[in-house]
Amino acid sequence: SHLKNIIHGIPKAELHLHIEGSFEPELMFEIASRNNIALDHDSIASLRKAYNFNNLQEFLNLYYIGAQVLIHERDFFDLTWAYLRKVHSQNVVHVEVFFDPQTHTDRGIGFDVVINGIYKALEKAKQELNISFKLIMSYLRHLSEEEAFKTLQSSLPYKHWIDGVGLDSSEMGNPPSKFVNVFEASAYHGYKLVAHAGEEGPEDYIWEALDLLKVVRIDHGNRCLGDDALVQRLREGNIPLTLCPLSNVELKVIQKMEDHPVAKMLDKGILATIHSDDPAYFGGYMNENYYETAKALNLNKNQLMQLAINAFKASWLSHETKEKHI
Ligand code: ES4
Ligand code: ZN
Repeated sequence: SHLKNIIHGIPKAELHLHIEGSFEPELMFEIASRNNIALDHDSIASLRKAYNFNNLQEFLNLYYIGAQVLIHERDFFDLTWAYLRKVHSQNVVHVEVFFDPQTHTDRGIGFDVVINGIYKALEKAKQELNISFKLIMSYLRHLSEEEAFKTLQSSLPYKHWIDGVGLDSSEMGNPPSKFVNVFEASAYHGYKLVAHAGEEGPEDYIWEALDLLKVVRIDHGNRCLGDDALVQRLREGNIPLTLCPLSNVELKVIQKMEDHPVAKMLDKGILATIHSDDPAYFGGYMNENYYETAKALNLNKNQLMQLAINAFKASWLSHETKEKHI
């Protein structure tokens, strides 16, 4: 269709993507088989059928189970390479990828195994697909701050490969304030800071991410529109919101795509951007997220271009490289 052609034609930046959430059932079965691991489902179709979530936690439960088949460096490489080939086919030219070290180190997998596999695939994509990248290590917020500190320590030998830290997993009951010290220490080591906030959680969590953690971007931030002072802060501070519309519908953060706040956010001058979060679980990569949002909210070409430009502005590319994309 015309709309799909427009969306495909726009060079895009992906800033909110959990690499473990790009694990397609086909590849999951393949890796499970070669690692001699049995999955709870006997077919790809039956696994996909289980992808039906009432909230964030129901999704996370399956996401952590799926990640358990990743054992060897090659597994992390294959996962990341499959994702990069997929987004290359969608005209995505820059990615900032989250990984969750604790999901793996808690199962006895070495930090080095995880990051070597992911990083080598990113390097290959840079060489062969001309995709630029940043890498973001995310702390699991359902675990303690002390556990996050251990992860920070494990990351230090690799800090030249890691651009920033994030905060993800179960939001309710795990406010940003729980991680003030480890975020401060992460900044001390040179990491840029982002956090998931206001996905299921309240506006307060967005304030905490800004004022206590001192993040430079908010992942999601859906809930900000109820607070005028917060909207003003986001706009005047040029704080990007990395929104994930299909994720929001699948996790019942909103009832239907027509309710998505992204158009209102653009109208209010917020630096809103669109991304895919966990594309293997939520039914779409970047182009599908743009398409479903554009269709439901009647976005015009200018708005779509604005969203794509915003993502390059919000990225961690150098000023000169941003200019080339914008
Ligand atoms: C996540 Cl959608 C979402 N929210 C919070 N944490 C996550 N980890 C992976 N996907
Ligand atoms: Zn996310």
